[in-house]
Amino acid sequence: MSLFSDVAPVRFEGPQTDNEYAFRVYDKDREVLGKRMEDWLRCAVCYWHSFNWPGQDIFGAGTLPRPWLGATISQAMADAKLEAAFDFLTRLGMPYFTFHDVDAMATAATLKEHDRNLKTIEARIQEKMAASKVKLLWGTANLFSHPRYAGGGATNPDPEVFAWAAAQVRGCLETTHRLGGQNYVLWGGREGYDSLLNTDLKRELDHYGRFLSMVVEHKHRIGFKGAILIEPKPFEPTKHQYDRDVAAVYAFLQRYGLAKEVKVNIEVNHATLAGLDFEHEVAAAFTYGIFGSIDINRGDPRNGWDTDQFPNNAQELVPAFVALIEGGGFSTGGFNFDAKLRRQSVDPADLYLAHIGGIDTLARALLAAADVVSARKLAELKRTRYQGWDGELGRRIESGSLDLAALADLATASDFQPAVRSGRQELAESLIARHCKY
Ligand code: XLS
Ligand code: NI
Ligand code: NI
Repeated sequence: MSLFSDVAPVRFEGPQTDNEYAFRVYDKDREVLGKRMEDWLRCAVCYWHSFNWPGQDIFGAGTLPRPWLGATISQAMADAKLEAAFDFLTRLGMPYFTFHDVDAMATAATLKEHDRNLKTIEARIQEKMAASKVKLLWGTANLFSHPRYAGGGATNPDPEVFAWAAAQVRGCLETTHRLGGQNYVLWGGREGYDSLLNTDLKRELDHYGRFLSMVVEHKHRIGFKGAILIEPKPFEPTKHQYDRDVAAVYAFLQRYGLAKEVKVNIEVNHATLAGLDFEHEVAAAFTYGIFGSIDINRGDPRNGWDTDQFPNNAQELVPAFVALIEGGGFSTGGFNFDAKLRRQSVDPADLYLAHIGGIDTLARALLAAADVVSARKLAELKRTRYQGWDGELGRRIESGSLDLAALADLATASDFQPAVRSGRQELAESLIARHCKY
């Protein structure tokens, strides 16, 4: 029995149901393009927003009943939280969860205590995972909440803080490995700056590169087969986060020789805060070969911060789903609900309603995108738009057999007069809209 025991296990009942505690579209065994829906979406519930946040904001105290939370967390409180979390996860029927070290464990003052408390909760998580079918999508270390990390973790001006961060990451990476985690995530919490006037940019980036190399070396040493993922975000909490978007992360990985070792965890509202479309980030990551996982949520178009709302607009997500399907889907990644309730959603039931609505939204977007891809009209539109490149001129340019002068001479001699051709953007947009019928 826990706070979340009042809701019966959530099942698929179809679009006609009146039951708010049922899935209308998410039918985990339904086949979509040769794969089960559950295997396409690989949904995860996050520990921090769902079980470790009592609803406080900068103007007011917590509003949500989370009896296991307090200024310091005892082992008994951590255990009660775990009990409630797994009750929720199994009733919702989610295949995965995600967590930060400090979300799950009892509060620790020293690194020795940190290590001990993390291992204690790890053993209990292991039991819970064995008794249920829930798996770990990813683990991560929190290198941003404690005051010691005010100036960053790996990019802190103080090497002792860098060392603390290293100890926390080693512990959490090994715990993630033993729990069978599929990925290990590093969101650059406070890796960034508020003012360049007091920041040694080159030194901080070099330290960050060194830190990440150490993580990758350790991953191989312990035989962790999952992916190491960086989570881009442009700002918040710092004014300028080093991992501002997928392209910046890719440049950083190349600079430090890590582009084949590290991938990205893309969050919807981090993309929009960066002034980019979510589908741009997904397509860019596939293009660079660093696509890993997704933190699903949404922002509010009139708010410029990370509101972490549950997704509810399937049509908006379809272009990103098309990119996901065309990229071959997830390998180790999944959709992690990095989303939180509003402060007035105080009933335990609200956490179910939020996730059910969000998961059905993903299911709708998946079905629509699968139809778009199957209809082949978008693909055909792209193919014909570029078909000049399949001709002789295109082939000669692409193969590198013409240098600038040879190409210029050819263009002049042939007197090319290329006409403007329709890009068919409105048609492409209607193709998306017409398939949103679920
Ligand atoms: C914050 C991030 C955070 C990471 C995990 O904006 O989204 O929640 O996903 O550290
Ligand atoms: Ni996130
Ligand atoms: Ni976020």
